Amino acid sequence: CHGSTLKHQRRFPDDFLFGTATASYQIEGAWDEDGKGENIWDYMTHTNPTVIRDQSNGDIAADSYHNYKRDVEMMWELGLDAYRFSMSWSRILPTGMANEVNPAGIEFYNNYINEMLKYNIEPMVTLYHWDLPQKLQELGGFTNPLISDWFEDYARVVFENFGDRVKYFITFNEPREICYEGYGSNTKAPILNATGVGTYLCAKHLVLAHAKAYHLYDKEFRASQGGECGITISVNWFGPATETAEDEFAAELMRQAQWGIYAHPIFSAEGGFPSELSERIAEKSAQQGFPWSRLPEFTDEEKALAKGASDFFGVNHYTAYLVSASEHKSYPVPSMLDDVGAGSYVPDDWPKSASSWLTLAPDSIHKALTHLNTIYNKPVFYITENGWSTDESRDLIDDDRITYYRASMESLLNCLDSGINLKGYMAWSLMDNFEWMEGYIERFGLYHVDFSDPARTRTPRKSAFVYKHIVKHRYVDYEYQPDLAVACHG
Ligand code: GBH
Repeated sequence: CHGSTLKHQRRFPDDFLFGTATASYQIEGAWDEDGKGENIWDYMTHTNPTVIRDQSNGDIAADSYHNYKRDVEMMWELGLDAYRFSMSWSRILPTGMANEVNPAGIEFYNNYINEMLKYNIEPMVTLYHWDLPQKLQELGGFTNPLISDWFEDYARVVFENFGDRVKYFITFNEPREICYEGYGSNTKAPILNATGVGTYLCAKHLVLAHAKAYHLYDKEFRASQGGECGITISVNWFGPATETAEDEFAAELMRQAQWGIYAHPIFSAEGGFPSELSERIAEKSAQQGFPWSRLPEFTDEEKALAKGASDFFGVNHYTAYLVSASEHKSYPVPSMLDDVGAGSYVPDDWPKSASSWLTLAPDSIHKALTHLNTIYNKPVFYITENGWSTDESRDLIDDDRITYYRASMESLLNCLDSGINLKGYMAWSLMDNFEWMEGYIERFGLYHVDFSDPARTRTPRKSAFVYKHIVKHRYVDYEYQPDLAVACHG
């Protein structure tokens, strides 16, 4: 029984921000239209198409560049409070640098934002969701320390043009995926695969880029615009496989490597990289013959710049893993996972999605946020992504996605019950889109998108109606079963 009397029904506060999220390269298309410059995903998918599972790309994607009014209509259909989307750096600054601003890019985002505001939907803007201007990549991308100045210049253009109407800015989406998957591995552009080295160079420069953009907002824009600026980090839960001291320590090192190196410099009281992992990397680097630690330390000045530089902690949370000190997998040397020196796995009974890395783990949002709340002294949180994948063959009846979202809602309510300052939740995603290396095979949308149709027709799935019901009524009604035939056409 799920609480049959309303008296016992747990509810979300009226001012809790419910929304959905997307990202520019995954939805916009129009990859070279109206003055947009090339980015690293354009470049990689065009020069190296076989790295994408279905050899597709984001040239057209959901074509939101032309369908933006329909996107906002969907937000209105769902009754959303907010919509999180990202801006394409190279659509605004074609070469990445601020000497040349593309007016058509500014106009597109003005139109998108103004359309949302017509329906009272709060825009939440991510400045960077993985689509670096290719010219900046050729200059080293996030391995070049100057990236922090280039990013600050870009942030200024964004704040100046949109900050009168946008009150939530997120500098970066998922540093781990940018740095580890893009530079320390080969599962994201620019597939540098500089294992054990690229990840850490990128981590330092990205944290500083975030900090400079934050202080720019704080000093020059906050007083007149009155908004907030934060960062979104992917925080999946990594718990110990057993309660032994070895597994507890392995899980701690894993958390520090997966998200602590990005969160600690900004949200911890002491600042800088997390100490156990720093020591481990310094030790291993020395053993491996490196003259310096592969993890470049911050100067005291840099530490001070990053510490406390965020108005909120954006968390992308999808799943959990168990960490075991005795799981000895063979990792490349050097690499982040070799530095951690432990393995992780998922119990067989956690339900599986269409993505290899994504299962439904018990109460994992609550576990992750409880931990962050303790070690980082109670920041304001937003869940900026959370969602479930089905495969391309699936129709509109997505009961497994509904099960996942309902479980997430219970975990959010557990956070609110325990006094965590959680102020919003963005479901990933509003609609099906280009799922990076998985192309159009894995689908995360509340709305199905027909990618064989030039109009990119969008149709709500069953889960869309369930989410709409939650947003409207502020509680989870397990009795509610949308009748799709009526819901779609009635
Ligand atoms: C989010 O990343 C992204 O922000 C969003 O753009 C994306 O569409 C959404 O998730 C759904 O994936 O199996 O070794 O290739 C979530 C973080 C990124 C973690 C992909 C797992 C796959 C690693 N995930 N990564 S691998």
